[in-house]
Formats: sequence, C-alpha cells, structure tokens
Amino acid sequence: MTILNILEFPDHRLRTVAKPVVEVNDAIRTLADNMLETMYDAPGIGLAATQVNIHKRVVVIDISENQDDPQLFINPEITLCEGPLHEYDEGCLSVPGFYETVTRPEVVSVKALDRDGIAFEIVAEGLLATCIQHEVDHLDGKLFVDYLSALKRTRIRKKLEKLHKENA
Ligand code: QAP
Ligand code: CO
Repeated sequence: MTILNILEFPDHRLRTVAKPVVEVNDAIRTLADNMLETMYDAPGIGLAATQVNIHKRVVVIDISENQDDPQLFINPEITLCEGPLHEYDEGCLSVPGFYETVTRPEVVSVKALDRDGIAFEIVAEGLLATCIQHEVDHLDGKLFVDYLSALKRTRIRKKLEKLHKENA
C-alpha cells in the first residue's frame, strides 16, 4: 500500500469538481485502500480523493476510537439533510493546524456504492453526518474554510502560504 501526498489549502487543485466513478474495479479498490492508509497515517477521520489529487468521487471515513472501522463511500449523494443545525469544530488534513466551528445539518441520509459496487443508503447523525458533509464538499471543490469569514480564511491562507514557503 502507498501513502499518498495530501494537497494543502490554498492549492487550486482542491477546487476541482470530482467525476463519478463509472465502474468499481480493482483500481478503485486500490485507491480506497491507499486513501485509508494515508488517512490512518496522518492520522485523520476522513479523506476525499480530491485531497490526494485524484478527481474521482471516492471518500473514506473512520470515526471510531480505535481507527478500526473504515467506511467507504463511492459516488456519495446526500439525499436528505434534516433537522437542527449542529456546530462542530472542524479540521481538515488539507488545512493542517487549523480548527474552526462550522454549522451544518445534524442528520443526513447518504446514498453511495460500496467496494463491490453495491448501492447502500445510511442515515448518519452527529460527527459522522458532519464528516460526510465535509468530505462530499471536497468532491465538489469546497473546503470548510469557505464557511468562515473572509478575514479568517485570508489569515489561514497567509499562514499556510508562509509555512509552505519555509518548507520549500
Ligand atoms: C474532516 O478531518 C472532519 O489540522 C476530517 O494538523 C474533521 O481528519 C470532519 C487533521 C472534524 C468533521 C470534524 C487535521 C490532522 C485531521 C489537522 C481530519 C492536523 C492533523 C483532520
Ligand atoms: Co477535509
């Protein structure tokens, strides 16, 4: 397995809209396994293919305490957003070192394909619902910093640009 390079804000490639997966084959399963390894290595709780510069609609999530419950969503679609809004301190492997409060619906239904290409649908709430919405945003070229004020977003961008220059 391979640990993939994670793009960081403000890399414009994070703004690419990912294309649907047309066939769930071994190449997609290998991508999903490499994304899981990359996420566990970070460590993180969610990763979208966009973040590793692969513009296909694939998301991996593991919100379990022991990081032993991987969830794969191929072509995820949020079919229902419900209920009270929920505030969560979100972070992102593509925005390392920054956490900010984002408000999103507390419950979502999500339809997707599994690693055998079989469709399934789940109702998610709490952290899982937040994480699914955050990762589906990535597939549409959207980042959690887009929900913040322009001032906060600019501050984060400048700090990361400085770090990237120092590390170059
Ligand atoms: C998305 O984010 C998420 O800044 C997944 O230095 C996060 O796995 C959805 C990470 C929170 C909902 C709530 C972030 C690792 C990991 C960092 C992540 C960092 C190291 C973020
Ligand atoms: Co993210």
